[in-house]
Amino acid sequence: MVQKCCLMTIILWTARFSQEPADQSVVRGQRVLLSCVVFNYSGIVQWTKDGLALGIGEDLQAWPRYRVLRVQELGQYNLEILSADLSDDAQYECQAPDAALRSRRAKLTLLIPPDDPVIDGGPEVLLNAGESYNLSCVSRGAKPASVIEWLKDGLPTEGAVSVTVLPDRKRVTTRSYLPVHPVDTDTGRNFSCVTTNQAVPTGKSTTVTLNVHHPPTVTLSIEPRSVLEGDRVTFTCQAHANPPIMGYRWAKGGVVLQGARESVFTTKADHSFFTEPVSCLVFNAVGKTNVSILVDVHFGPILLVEPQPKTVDVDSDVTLNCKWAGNPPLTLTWFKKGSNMVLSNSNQLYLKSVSQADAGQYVCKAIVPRIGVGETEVTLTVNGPPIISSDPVQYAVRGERGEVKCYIASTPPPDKIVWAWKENVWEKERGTLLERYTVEQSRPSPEGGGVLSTLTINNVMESDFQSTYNCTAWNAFGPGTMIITLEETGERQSLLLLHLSGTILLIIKSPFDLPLLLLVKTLGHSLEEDSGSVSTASRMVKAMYSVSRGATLTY
Ligand SMILES: *[C@@H]1O[C@H](CO)[C@@H](O)[C@H](O)[C@H]1NC(C)=O
Ligand SMILES: *[C@@H]1O[C@H](CO)[C@@H](O)[C@H](O)[C@H]1NC(C)=O
Ligand SMILES: *[C@@H]1O[C@H](CO)[C@@H](O)[C@H](O)[C@H]1NC(C)=O
Ligand SMILES: *[C@@H]1O[C@H](CO)[C@@H](O)[C@H](O)[C@H]1NC(C)=O
Ligand SMILES: CC(=O)N[C@H]1CO[C@H](CO)[C@@H](O)[C@@H]1O
Repeated sequence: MVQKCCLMTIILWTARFSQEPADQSVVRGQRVLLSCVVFNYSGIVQWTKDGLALGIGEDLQAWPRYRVLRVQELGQYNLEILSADLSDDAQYECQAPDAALRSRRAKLTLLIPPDDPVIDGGPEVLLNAGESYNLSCVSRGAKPASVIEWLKDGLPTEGAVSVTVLPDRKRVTTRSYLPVHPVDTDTGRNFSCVTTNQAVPTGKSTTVTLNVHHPPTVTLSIEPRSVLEGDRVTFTCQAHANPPIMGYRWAKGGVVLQGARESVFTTKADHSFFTEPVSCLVFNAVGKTNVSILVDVHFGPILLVEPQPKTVDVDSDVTLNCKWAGNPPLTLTWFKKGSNMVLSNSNQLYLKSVSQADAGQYVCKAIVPRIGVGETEVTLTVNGPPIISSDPVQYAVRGERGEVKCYIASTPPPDKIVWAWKENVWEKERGTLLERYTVEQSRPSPEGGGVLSTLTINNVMESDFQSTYNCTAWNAFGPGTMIITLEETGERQSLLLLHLSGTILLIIKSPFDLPLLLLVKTLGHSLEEDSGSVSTASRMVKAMYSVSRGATLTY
């Protein structure tokens, strides 16, 4: 045992590897040299590949591309492999069996460049705008697996996801997905897929160009930007599309404008263009786009909501409504006719707890700056107890015929009127008959309003001037009273009212008994319009008082 031990020691000492094969990588097709130099050895040297002996001698018959490069004096047995191939990818060992020597195991790694990468759908990838898509690039046959990078118009882009597909023995297929979110303007963009591994450090690449289909992109403009009614306006519909535009259609306020089929449409603007948009619809093979626009037409004011007359009871709240349209924006004011106090600046006029004095005409007025002014009126009627608006002092001439007038203006009209003077009480329903005195009243007009009750005194006497005249009227809301006194006037003057073919003639008996004719045209309105109405009655009374007091009437 000891001897054997010592003998082996001697052999080991005398023969040994001075060079052993090293691990190496080689690109397919290149030459490989695996070194093996055995020092102080004269026996057989052989190579094994994955444990399998390659053969003896320099030319290895079974391995046409393999050769042992032998330099006996140096003890060198290098293994040369020409045009390395995937089949060469193995572990190699150099053996000197006579000295029982085995080299280290050298790993030969074959590097194989990938095939040219392929992007699905290339060279031009057709996409639809707004539809996300994964660009897919495949790199086949690489060893080791390739790394895939993407370039967008030549610049690196992130976001790719690569997956290694099952290896076919030793070679690997890699696929990479790059999500893209195509937009209208992406047509013509280039995406490149670059694959690299150790066999091709500079990489291999392929490029695709995007063709992004999208419905028309439309810009609608107006010239000029702001107009007056009647001005010409030109609408221009600028559009681009892929595939190309197939046509245009126009509509206004939802109604298609027949015959308008170009990208430009010219028309005359009126105020409807301010509220009814003009739309341009552009279409191509993949879709249509509809864009609309309003015209800044200056106009107005136009009455949209006419205020409705209202009748309410006293003390209740009331709202009057009115709406005007105009451009530029209008200012709206409410006021009571004859007053210039602004009551509201909104479409609504709210009156809280109205009194009878609030009854009357209200004006809703709109001003459109630089364009115009509009006004509309509405009547507010307030139901309440009778209001008596006669003069509390009236005049008569002794010995003549005299009159005491009681004008009752209210809604609803009075349903009972009572006169009381001296010891007398007159009330219609009682059919009271009193000598020297008669009472007459004008019929209330159907619209409601005033009643004129006249107490006529035949042959006015001294006692008639000493009495007061209590005129009291009732309606559903209660009574209204006026105490009238009659005063004597010295002038022998009296009035007579005639109603002739719609014109009121005022015949005034002068002290010289010469009748004078007066055509009453005072008080604004033509009396003809209102003939027979309550307001006419009221005006007659006022005219009479004016004259009897010797006021401003001239003749
Ligand atoms: C793109 O690929 C990713 C990852 O594989 C996947 O989650 C996504 O659904 C794909 N998108 C489309 C549009 O195919
Ligand atoms: C994409 O590539 C083509 C062909 O090389 C080139 O003409 C085009 O300009 C490129 N497009 C962009 C957006 O870089
Ligand atoms: C555009 O759309 C509006 C609203 O849907 C429609 O009223 C109008 O008619 C359309 N325009 C055209 C030209 O079809
Ligand atoms: C006037 O007459 C009414 C009803 O007849 C009566 O209630 C009222 O007290 C009278 N007024 C005056 C001041 O006499
Ligand atoms: C074959 C050969 O070279 N043998 C030599 C080994 O080394 C011893 C001593 O170092 C020599 O004596 C042998 O001749």
